[in-house]
Amino acid sequence: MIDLRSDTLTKPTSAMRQAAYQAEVGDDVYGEDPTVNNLEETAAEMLGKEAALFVTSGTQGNQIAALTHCRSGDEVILEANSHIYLYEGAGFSALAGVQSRPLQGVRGAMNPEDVEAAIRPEDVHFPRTSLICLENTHNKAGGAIIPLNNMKEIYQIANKNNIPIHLDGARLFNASVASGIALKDYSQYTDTVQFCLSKGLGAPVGSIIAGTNDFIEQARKWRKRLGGGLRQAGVIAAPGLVALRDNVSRLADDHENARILAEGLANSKGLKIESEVETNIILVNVKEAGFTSEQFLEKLKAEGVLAGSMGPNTIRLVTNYHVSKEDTGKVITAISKATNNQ
Ligand code: TLP
Repeated sequence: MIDLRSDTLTKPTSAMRQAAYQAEVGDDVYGEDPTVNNLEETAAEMLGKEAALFVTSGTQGNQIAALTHCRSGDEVILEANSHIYLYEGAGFSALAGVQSRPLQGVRGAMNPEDVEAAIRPEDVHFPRTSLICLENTHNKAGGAIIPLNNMKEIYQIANKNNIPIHLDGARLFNASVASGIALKDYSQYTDTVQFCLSKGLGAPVGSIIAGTNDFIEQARKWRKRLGGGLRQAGVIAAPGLVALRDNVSRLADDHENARILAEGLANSKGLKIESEVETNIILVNVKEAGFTSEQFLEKLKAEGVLAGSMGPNTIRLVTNYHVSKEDTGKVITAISKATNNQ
């Protein structure tokens, strides 16, 4: 099987398993796990932030951001197709007690003027706008890269209004490798950043959330309240360090493979690539080929390819380090067979 359902499915490399085995550990709730401390310092330095915190998942990182930045009854501006809004079980309202104010973006990028207009003025009827969330790359927009300038404009508006910016940078490394823009150049237009070690970077577990020392101190408390204070967590942090050392530049291979796949699929009758492929995610509309996404996924499975669904007629293919250039040819053949074999 060639598995393109997600880049979350990647299994740890042997270097990661080795690092986990050999990791120096301590009790991280006491701040005494040297491997976790090393990972947090490394990540903070890479992002140009004062401090960072190792959290169990991207979802936990985003939720901790809302819990730390906001108070119950506040409002958060975010993009209408963002992961936080669509795929985190309404955690922002269930946990932080905040209301989401979704704005429709273009390829995942909100219009800065729309953001400015959505900020609530002081009025007894209104909630307080206490956070603006961005997502880069943008999952539902097909791995689209949010332009640096868009982030800058929104950051300036936010600053003017004393509102922090949280970046869901689950795939920020993909954006950086594909655009050639340094991680720090993106994170300078944020107050806090979450990125995932367990997606394209290939670590088995974990995400990082980064910000000021004061923010991370509060975030650590929220992580504990959520039950995310782990003990000898060095065994799962060590693969994260390997991911940051070994697996960043190779994301370019995933992007190249996604481009090859998209080009190959563009010629298949009835299939439409829904959004320009900039990184490792390809959204394919299968409606004109006469399929629902579930039907098409079944056909693909029979041809030895696993993909995911992103809507009634949209399938998602995510390249990752288990998918080779050679595999892309096999996937194109499998898809063309699935399309023709009604
Ligand atoms: N995305 C997963 C699924 O939840 C859809 C995937 O396969 O793409 N932000 C973004 C932009 C994400 O894509 C994801 C995961 C998360 C946050 C949450 O990360 P985890 O799964 O570690 O909680």
